[in-house]
Amino acid sequence: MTFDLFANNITSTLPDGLKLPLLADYTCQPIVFNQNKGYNIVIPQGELLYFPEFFSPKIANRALDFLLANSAAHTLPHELSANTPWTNIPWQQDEIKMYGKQIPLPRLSSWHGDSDHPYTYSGITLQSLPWNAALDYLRDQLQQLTSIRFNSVLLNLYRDGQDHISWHTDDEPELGKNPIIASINFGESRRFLLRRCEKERQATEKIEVLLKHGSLLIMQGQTQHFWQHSVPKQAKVLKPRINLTFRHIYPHANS
Ligand SMILES: O=C(O)CCC(=O)C(=O)O
Repeated sequence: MTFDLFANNITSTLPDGLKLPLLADYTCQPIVFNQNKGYNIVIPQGELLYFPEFFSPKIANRALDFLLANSAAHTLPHELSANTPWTNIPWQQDEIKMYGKQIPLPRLSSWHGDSDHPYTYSGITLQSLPWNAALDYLRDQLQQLTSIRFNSVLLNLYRDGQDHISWHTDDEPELGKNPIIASINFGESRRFLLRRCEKERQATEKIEVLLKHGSLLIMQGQTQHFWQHSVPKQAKVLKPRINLTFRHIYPHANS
């Protein structure tokens, strides 16, 4: 049996796979921003913007092909690894230390940015790689919408529905006080969940966004202080999905 976060029927389902608590301080308003149709999702102590069709299917397909390009023939998604002969993104298998053991993370990653300052999160240190033409193009598109020049991007490759990311917040000091995180998605649609950091409110206040091919989700304001997010396993998903979170890093925040 799969655990359904929304089984207790306290949630309203909105267009484009959005689910919000049926509470007065949660609303979802359609917006058009710089000709992009989306939703302003108003939540307590957080700010979310979702643009389901930020990239056209043509651009999204090209981005997916570029990010997944490799010279291994007929590799099944779950066989993709750091040893695959990748062409454009050197996807790597990071590990996390738990109970004295090195455990491989359930996804592949790559970290690119302006500075050669390494990025540390959850005890993992990622070395910064240079931008390439496709990553630069994607960051330019985000700059046109937001007027922000992001200086870093974390790429995650979920090879199939077994790959996932557990509950966490993006609250490393290098990201600044109230970080703006622009998250874009290519490939299979996956469920993106948010829940309150405060344990007592987790059962009643949770949000779901179905992040689909070519979509953009922006998290800003106090979101990273009051909300955790995750991408759960989805056993029925058999193909890859790539997520890119563009961030602004302040490299000397710790020094
Ligand atoms: O894959 C996603 O949509 C989320 C990725 C994420 O949470 C992260 O990179 O911190």
